[in-house]
Amino acid sequence: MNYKKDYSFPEGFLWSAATAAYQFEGAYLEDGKTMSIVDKNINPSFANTSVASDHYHRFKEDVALMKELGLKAYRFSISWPRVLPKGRGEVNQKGLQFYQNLVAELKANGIEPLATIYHFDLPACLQEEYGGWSSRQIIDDFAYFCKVLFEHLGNQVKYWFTINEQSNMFLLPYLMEFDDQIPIEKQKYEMNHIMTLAHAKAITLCREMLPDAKIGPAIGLSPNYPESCRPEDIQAAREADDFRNYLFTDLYVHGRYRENIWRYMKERGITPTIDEGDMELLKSAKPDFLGINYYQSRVVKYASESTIVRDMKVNADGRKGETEFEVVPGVYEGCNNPYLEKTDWDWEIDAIGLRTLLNELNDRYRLPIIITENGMGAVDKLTADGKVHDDYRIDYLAKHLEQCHLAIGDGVQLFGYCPWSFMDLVSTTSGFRKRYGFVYINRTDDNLKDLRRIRKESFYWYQGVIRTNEGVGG
Ligand code: BGP
Repeated sequence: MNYKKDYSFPEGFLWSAATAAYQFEGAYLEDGKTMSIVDKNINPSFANTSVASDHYHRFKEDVALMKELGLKAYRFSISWPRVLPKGRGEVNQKGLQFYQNLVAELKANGIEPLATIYHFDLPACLQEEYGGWSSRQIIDDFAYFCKVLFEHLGNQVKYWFTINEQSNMFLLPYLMEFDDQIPIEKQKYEMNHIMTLAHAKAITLCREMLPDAKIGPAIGLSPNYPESCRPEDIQAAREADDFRNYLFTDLYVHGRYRENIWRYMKERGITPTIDEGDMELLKSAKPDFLGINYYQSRVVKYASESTIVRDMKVNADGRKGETEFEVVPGVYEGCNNPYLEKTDWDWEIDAIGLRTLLNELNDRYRLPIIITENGMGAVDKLTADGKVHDDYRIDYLAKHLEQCHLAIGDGVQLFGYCPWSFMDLVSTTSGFRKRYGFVYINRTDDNLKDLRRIRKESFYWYQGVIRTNEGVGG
């Protein structure tokens, strides 16, 4: 249903933008920081994380640009191996100081810090020592990392995100390391359980140490549409939603496994180990809000048990038509949506899908929601006039904001919007070839140039959105 146009957003809406440490900071082995698993596993054909956008050295200049943009809030992540180079134990004072300085700079400029505790960058030493997320030992190490952050940043940071895109760690092989000897699906469900326990412990600790803070997950979600009205396809879409979305949100909010997924795991002998007290911990750690990373919707159809599983090929170069869809035999397989435009990376552009998703989440959980990521990856060109004319990005964001506005009218308690990304940064799959920012970084994958910050057209557009508090922009 459509309603009369009025684009104003609620008073106090958190107009924000997002980044993540390993993609943005650079200085990946500086001042005591050690390697993370993403530093090691990032696609070697493109830029690595060693310099990235050089934010570590230029954070004051970057915060000044945030201020100029008008941001009310800023979502960033904290690098675990920068703060705890050995994954636990002694705190790296220089690493911690960087985040204290960043937060102080944000506050001094009237920008609310939104801190993500874990955004894919597990200290590589913990992976080597005990297999990272495959071992329960990580729960205590993660809790210790949280404790250090709450202790030293908690008086300034009021909004915390526990784990970024636990859901996507199932899909994207470079975000996790696996043991060749154990079936991969079994490992994934085991890791998922362990990660959810770590998330729950972080919430419990936050409640004890920072009773006034707000904390929740940042989940990567895509609504799944059926390819046709064939009942098998309708059911396949429901199940794809359960596997890729509601498995995680039900665990976070209700502390329980969905019965159909539990049955799937049981029939295949891949249920995670549940120890005494696990489910009680999960149930007791209800988040204050849901953070949602939304980029696209998906289409699925029924897949019989004999459907061949192809390797999920990631389209890294940005050549349309190269993505291989996901297949879960006996449940669903992905397929094309003929009604939607796609980015060069085959990501379907579906603003209405965001409204659908927000409403669905509101119906199920009745929790406040913040959009922690949303944006368009593209090859941006710096033209001879020294400008970047990214009208396609403005179009993408404006359409999504319009749907956010409609969703608020539908009753969704949306309290903030963090487009991905504030500035250009290293795309995990495609380096600097694929850019998302409001600010262009003058570098390529092979040439660092001068790393100059150049405001794109979308920068001025978003500035207008924030100034007027309206989704259409200035
Ligand atoms: C999300 C991640 C971000 C970011 C974004 C864009 O999954 O949370 O870290 O990378 O996707 O992805 P990409 O860089 O692969 O285009």
